Amino acid sequence: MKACHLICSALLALVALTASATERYTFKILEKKPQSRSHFVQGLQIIDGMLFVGTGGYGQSRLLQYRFTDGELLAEQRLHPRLFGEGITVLGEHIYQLTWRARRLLVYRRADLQPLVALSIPGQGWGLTHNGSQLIYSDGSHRLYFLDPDTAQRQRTVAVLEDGMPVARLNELEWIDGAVWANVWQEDRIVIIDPATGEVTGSIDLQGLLPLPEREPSTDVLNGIAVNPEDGGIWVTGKNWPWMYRIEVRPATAAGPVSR
Ligand SMILES: [Ca+2]
Repeated sequence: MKACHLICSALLALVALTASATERYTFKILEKKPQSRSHFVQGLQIIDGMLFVGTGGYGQSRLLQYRFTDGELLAEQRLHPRLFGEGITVLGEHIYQLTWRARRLLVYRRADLQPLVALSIPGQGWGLTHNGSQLIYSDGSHRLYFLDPDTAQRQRTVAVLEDGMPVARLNELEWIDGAVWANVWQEDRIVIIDPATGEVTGSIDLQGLLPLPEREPSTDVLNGIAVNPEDGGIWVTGKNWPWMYRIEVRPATAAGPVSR
């Protein structure tokens, strides 16, 4: 009995070490829309039939508003050449745009993209989304910060852990069905995060999404997640990619061949 107890305990400890709480997913491409290869995509959101895109690069950063159905550019704001644009999100009558190292969170009037104010943030800005009442942003670490949208005051911070290990370099974000989806910089994957605990509950493997023949020297990493509130469609893209893709996310175990 004693030997069995010891062996069973050891086995249970091994199972605890190797079991992962993270669901693994793969993808199927359902549809694609053209995107300018000049867009160093840092922020992406679809709302009320509009596609908002934030782009980065010194002297090249923009906030862009497109009609989603036909891709017509309706409005555009250029950032100051010394500002490097990062994540964006639309909340109420305002659009928010992070900057990388300038410690500024830019606020625009949604109706006409006019700049209103720049709020202060304490460090770098990477990805940005919201949960309906708070802004949520990443700063290149494994943390997500929850902010008051009026003052940019931090109200809460969560550490993002996958099987107990920090997931650093969280980049572009999207709030989908009560969870935060995050690109992980320089990895072809998106993690699904429980915003209450910071636990990664899912990991979507997006390797191969942009086919090799479509890649050019300027093609950069996967970045950009947007859900279309009208139909629940999930759109993803990358920096200087020629396409945005609407994907179906499916459990890895049930995956068939990736569609092209
Ligand atoms: Ca987004």
